[in-house]
Amino acid sequence: MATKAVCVLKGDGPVQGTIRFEAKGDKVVVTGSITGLTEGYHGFHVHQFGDNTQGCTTAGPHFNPLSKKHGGPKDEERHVGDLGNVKADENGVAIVDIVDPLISLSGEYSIIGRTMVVHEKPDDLGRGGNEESTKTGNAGSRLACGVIGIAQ
Ligand SMILES: [Cu+2]
Ligand SMILES: [Zn+2]
Repeated sequence: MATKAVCVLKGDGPVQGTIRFEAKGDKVVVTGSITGLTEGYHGFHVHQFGDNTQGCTTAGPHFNPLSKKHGGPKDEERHVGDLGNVKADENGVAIVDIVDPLISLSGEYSIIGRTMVVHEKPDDLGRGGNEESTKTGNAGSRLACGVIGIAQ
């Protein structure tokens, strides 16, 4: 059973990063950094498939094994893959430091073999007042992504 996972984010543009996952008790600690972003918030989710055959689009929708609506990481109503936003500073660097109670590195909600995606726009966490908000958080295009794999 994996207790550590890793993901290298890549895209067509300048955005790249490395994200690490570590199981701690019943939570997963997500750390790392992403560079090449515009300043501000960017949606950050685990998408359903580890399929990057046509770039980040083939990763499918947000990982949602409980068939819920899109939300923020602290919401009861959220996709398992909803990790909210990362925030890039004026140099375009986002430091990721998240502790999440829902994603897992094993079992039913395992994110191993799925895709981590960082988006163009902020995730409105399901509060955007339109239908798209309850599906994607209106986070826009997929800037960079990578398949989450078992780490050393
Ligand atoms: Cu996403
Ligand atoms: Zn979602």
